[in-house]
Amino acid sequence: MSLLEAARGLIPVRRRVRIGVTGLRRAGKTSLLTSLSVNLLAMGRGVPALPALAGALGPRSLRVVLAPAGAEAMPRFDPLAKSASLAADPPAWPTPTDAVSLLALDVDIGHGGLAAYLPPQRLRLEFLDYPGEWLLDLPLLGQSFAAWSTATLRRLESLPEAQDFLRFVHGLPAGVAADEDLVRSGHILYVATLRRLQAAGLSLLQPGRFLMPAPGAPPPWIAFFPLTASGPLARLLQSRFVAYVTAVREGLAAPGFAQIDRLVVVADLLSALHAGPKAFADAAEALGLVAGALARRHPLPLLPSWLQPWGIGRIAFAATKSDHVASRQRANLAALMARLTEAPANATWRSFAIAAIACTEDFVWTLDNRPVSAVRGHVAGQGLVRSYPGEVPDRPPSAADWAHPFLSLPDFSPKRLDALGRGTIPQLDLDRLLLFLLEDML
Ligand SMILES: Nc1nc2c(ncn2[C@@H]2O[C@H](COP(=O)(O)OP(=O)(O)OP(=O)(O)O)[C@@H](O)[C@H]2O)c(=O)[nH]1
Ligand SMILES: [Mg+2]
Repeated sequence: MSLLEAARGLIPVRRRVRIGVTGLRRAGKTSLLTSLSVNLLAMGRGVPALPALAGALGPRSLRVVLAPAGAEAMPRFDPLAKSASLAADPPAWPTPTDAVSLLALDVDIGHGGLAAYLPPQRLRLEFLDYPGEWLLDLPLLGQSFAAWSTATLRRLESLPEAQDFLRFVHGLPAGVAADEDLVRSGHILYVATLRRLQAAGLSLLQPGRFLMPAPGAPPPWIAFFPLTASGPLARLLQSRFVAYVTAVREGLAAPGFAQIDRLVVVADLLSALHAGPKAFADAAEALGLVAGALARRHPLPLLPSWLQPWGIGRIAFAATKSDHVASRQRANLAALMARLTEAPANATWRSFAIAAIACTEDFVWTLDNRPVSAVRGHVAGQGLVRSYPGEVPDRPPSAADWAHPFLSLPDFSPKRLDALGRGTIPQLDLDRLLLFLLEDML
């Protein structure tokens, strides 16, 4: 054996851990990846930017670098580009994303004490930014076209935004022929309805790829809509629904998605509370369905491997933007998230309230002669703004609770990322979330 081969034997293989990060539009996925990457890179420079992780590592050394992209097809998440806006003057939020991307970091963890001379533990942490709209397709995997149509049309009945589409569906004559122009009109009306509902703050919008299309030209079978009647048209729609579900299943089994080891589901529950009872109930139902789909045991080949109970080792459900409320309220926010999701049976599961990019500080505000725990932060054009949105409930609000609306959520500006100094992003409990995802490997 040559000296080189002997040395190779001593250097342990780099273990890959792929973590899916998913959540609906504007829920806070990009901010989470930006904060994680900037703070992990800072940790590699010896700055304890993620205190919970630093505490768990103790005296062990940590080296963190961006992993080389090699010949992979998946677009890479670029921490430098994403954090550039935070370092600008004035700082701005990272721009919205519309494609799947992968953040890959090579992490070497040294050993402490007497074992310090041993080769480091080598990990490749891969974070996959996965659109939450697609996650809402998971519950479809176990549903028939008839059951999905019945549930969807029932939900639409009470929504003013859906009345155009409902008139179209109810106006279809019994046993109508499978006419392509008719299908197209119905599909266009249905997608327009989903977009209006999305703008109104609703979350449970299926199929997810109608709102967030997969890359490439749309396949012909994508044109369908829910219909409960029977006849040739319904049969055509049903066959397209089946083709859609099959494509979802194959997409999940594709390289990239097939090997997700851990999953973070983020949701902006504070905005849902702020939007009122209808939006909140809808967000709660969507989260419950997703948690249920993740928890359900399905034997192969119904579900891809990354959804098999042994596929995803740990799942974190995180309510984001928790810096809008003071620390006392954040425990309630995490408890609310726990109630809405319920533990999947086969994965280690936990709920969190996090702020990936914390913009505020807590302070005690006297309102109507009574002290309340409030926050303050900068808002562009308004300077320092004080905010007390109200009590965060630790369970879904009752009808009586809605009598005290959850007040404003100011658009706080991020603090400027210090380009020359420590280069860290203030966060709340993102460090604990990361530790939960990785603690069994550290
Ligand atoms: N105060 C506060 N606001 C946040 C935080 N994270 C995200 N936001 C706000 O939410 C917006 C959306 O955050 P993103 O991280 O871009 O969300 P996303 O899920 O990646 O959004 P899309 O890529 O558009 O689906 C930001 O532009 C901020 O205005 C946070 O930790 N604190
Ligand atoms: Mg994004």
